[in-house]
Amino acid sequence: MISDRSMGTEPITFPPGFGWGTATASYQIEGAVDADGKVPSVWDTFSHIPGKIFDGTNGDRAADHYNRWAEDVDLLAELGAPFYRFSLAWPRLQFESPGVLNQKGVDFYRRLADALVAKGVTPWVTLFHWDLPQWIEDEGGWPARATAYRFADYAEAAYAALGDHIKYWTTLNEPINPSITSYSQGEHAPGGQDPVAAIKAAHHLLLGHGLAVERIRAAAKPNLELGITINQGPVLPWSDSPADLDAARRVGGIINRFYLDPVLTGQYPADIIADLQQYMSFDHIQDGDMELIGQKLDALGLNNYRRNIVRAGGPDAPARFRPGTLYIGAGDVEVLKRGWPASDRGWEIDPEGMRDLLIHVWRDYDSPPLWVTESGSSWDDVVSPDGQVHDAARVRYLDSYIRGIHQAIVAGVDLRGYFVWSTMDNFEWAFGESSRFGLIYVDFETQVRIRKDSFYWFKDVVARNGIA
Ligand code: IFM
Repeated sequence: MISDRSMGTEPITFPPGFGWGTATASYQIEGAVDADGKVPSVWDTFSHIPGKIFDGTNGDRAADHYNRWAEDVDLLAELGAPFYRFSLAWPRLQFESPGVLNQKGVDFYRRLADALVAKGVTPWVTLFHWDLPQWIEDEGGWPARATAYRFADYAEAAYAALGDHIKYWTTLNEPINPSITSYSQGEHAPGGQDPVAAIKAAHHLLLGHGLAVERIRAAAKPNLELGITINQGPVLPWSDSPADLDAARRVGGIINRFYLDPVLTGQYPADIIADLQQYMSFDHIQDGDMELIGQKLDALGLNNYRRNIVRAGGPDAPARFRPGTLYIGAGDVEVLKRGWPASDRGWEIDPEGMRDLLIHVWRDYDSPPLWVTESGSSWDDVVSPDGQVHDAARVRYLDSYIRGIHQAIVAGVDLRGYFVWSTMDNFEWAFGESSRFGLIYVDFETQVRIRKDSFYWFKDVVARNGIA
């Protein structure tokens, strides 16, 4: 279905120097999973288990960016967006010994960063976008506190090696996914279904973030910009009934506030902890952890893809706290659709939701400047007989979301940039190669890249710093 959630048609202009960009992640584009000393990640393991990936693919080849990075840098330069956000593959950079990096991995990211800078594109790096080294998972993974310290060691070493080449650093991408999606819902690697493990994983990810912030700050080069990216999917109740209002509180609490509040306020949401304490203890939180997690940042990255409409489960609903749920403490709740136009993933198009999220975070928290570090949509893109990819739906989607963020800026939000997810089609986790988010089409068999219509459209937005 085509997006028609228009946010207007008038020309808009962004503040001078607005940070346009596009984004990718290591496992989703690099391929070359065992090249030059890279060790396996949990995703290498998981994607090879039959039945885990919707279309039976895996990330072994992805977009072969490890070998084609120079061509991709040329495409980014042609696009002209000032920022390119990518992640470092922890298993490409670090072997078993804490602090010791794989020089070939370091060389790859140095070459990439330097080539971007040489072409006028500022690199923005994420330390962890879900490809945990398998050997660390084997030692307990994120449910184990030791992993937070492993992450801090890796972050410190990576910053020492690359901090002269890259100014913008993000610790984690979307911590809900390597915690709840990975250890409770089971849709992501390693496929666990234990809500207690997932809540511990969430804390150890946030602790790893806090420890990494401390280590990187201690070694900071001039002009360091340091932050985290958190995804937020605002939650609305289906009705004003007390049960639906409570369902919205519980779902919003576990998928949004449980991550944002510790980072911005140094505290977990008290209502969610009170709910969950009947099922588990929180003695994995140690003195000093929350101060580390709540340290001041230079930038807050927000990713937003959808808003959730929720209805409380009836008497026959599944248990609130159960294995296999994304909504820990709200496993009874139904997530409904409004029948709005949606992408091919079924995610309803909701640019007002993006706008309102930015206004909410800016007004209701004491936040550093905001950046939309991911926004985009998946469509069933095909190469037309003319050899082009005419992705009108993606153009309309981006038009409406860019107008939405513009309205947030007009409302007073200090929003510094907007990065489209994604630069190019890639390996979309449990959906494999079947879900295309890119501005650049990738033929995964031949690795030929084709600029989609949305590439040219976004290039024009960047060039004019707005929409004509
Ligand atoms: O592809 C993912 C990305 O890795 C994290 N944010 C959401 C995207 C689309 O699902």
